[in-house]
Amino acid sequence: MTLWLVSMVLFIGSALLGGINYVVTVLNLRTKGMSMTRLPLTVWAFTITAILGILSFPVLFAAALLLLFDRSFGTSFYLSDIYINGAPLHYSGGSPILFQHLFWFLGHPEVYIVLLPALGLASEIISTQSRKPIFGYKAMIGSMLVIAFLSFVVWGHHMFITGMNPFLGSVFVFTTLLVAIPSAVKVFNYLATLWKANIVYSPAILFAIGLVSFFISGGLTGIILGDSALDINVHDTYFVVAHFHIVMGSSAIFGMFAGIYHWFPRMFGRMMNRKLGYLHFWLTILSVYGTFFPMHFIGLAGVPRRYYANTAYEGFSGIININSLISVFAILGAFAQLIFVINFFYSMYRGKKAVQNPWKSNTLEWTAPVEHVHGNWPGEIPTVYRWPYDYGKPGAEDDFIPQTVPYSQTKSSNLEGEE
Ligand SMILES: [Cu+2]
Repeated sequence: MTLWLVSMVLFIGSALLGGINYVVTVLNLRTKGMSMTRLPLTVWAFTITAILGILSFPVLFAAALLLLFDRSFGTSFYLSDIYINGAPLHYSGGSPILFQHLFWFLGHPEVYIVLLPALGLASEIISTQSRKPIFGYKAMIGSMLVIAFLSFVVWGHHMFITGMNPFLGSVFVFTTLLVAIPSAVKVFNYLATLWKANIVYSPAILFAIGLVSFFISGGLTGIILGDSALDINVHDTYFVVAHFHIVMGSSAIFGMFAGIYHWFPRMFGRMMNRKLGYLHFWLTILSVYGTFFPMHFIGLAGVPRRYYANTAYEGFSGIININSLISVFAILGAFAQLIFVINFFYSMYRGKKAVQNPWKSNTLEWTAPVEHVHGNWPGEIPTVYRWPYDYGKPGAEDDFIPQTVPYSQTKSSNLEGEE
C-alpha cells in the first residue's frame, strides 16, 4: 500500500506537469491566425481537461500524502477514536470521512477529465462526417467550461449516506442537477449537427454517435443518482455500476475508438478496414448495452456492488438469470475487441494506403504530407484564416474549406467563415 501511495504521488506530479504543458502550448504556441475561436473543439476539450486536472489533482496529491503520513509516520488524519468494549483505547481525533471528501473532490472532476476529451473528439468527427458546420460552436465551448466549473461543486453527491447534513446534501443535489443543463446543450448540438445531414458513414462517426447515445442514457440515470432522496435507496448497488459504466466508461472508450478510426490514416498513413470496423462497432454497442442495461434492474432489486462472494447474492435468486445474461454479453464484448486489435495491427502494415486528407477534413493536421517529416510540415508551418467547420458551404466548389484557405480564395462573399 505504501508503494501504491508513493507511485500515486509520482503519477499525480507527472499528470500536473503534463497538464501545464497542454495549457501553456495552447495559450502561447498557436500558429499564425489561430485565434481561440478558431481552435478545433478537440483542442478546446483537451485544454479544459488539462485545467481540470491542474485544479483537482493537487487535492488527491494532498490526500495521498496524508494517507502516507498516517501509515508511515504515526499521524492520524483519517483515523477516528478507537474504543474497545466501550472503553477509550486511543483518541486519534481524525476522520475517515475526510479521506472521502478529499478523494471525491478529485473524483468528480476526474469523471470529466476522462469524458471531455471524448466529447471533443465527437464534435470534430460528427461535424466532419456530417459535412455540416458544428451546431453551436461557442455554446459547445461554453458548456464545456460550465461543466468544468460545476464539477468542482458536486462532489458530495457521492457521499449522501455518510451522515451528511441533509441541508448540505440538498445543496449538492441542486449543483448536481445543474450539470444536466450544459450536458443537454451538448447533446442537442450534436443532434442538430446530425439533423438532415448528408452523413458520410465510417466506423468513426458510428462510434461518435454511440458515445452520444451513452451520454444520454447514462446521463439520465445521473439525474436519479444526483437526487439524494433517490440515491440513498440505490447507493452502492448495481444501479450505480450501470450508470457509471455507461456514462463515463463506455462513452470515453467509444470516443477513444472514434478517435483511433478517424486519425489512424494520419498516424500510420494507411486506412483501417471498414468492414471490420463496422463489425467491431455493432458487436461492441450491443454488448455494452447488453451488459450494463440489465444492471439497472438488479440494482433496483437491491443487489450490492463490490462483493465477489456468493453469500452477497443470497435472497436474490431471481436475478441469477439476468446475471448469466450479463456475463454472456460481457464475454461477447471482450471478444469483439479482438476484432479491433487484429484490424489495428493488420491495417498498420497491410492497410490500404491513405491519401493525405481521406475524410475531407478542414483541420490543420490533414494539410501535412502523408509521409511524416521532421516538424510535420516540410516548409513553413501553415497560417490559419478561418474556423475549422466550413463544411457544406452553398456555392463552394467542394463541400469543405480547410482552415488554411484565405477568404480571398473563396468565390463569393457568403463563403466567409462563420465565427
Ligand atoms: Cu460525481
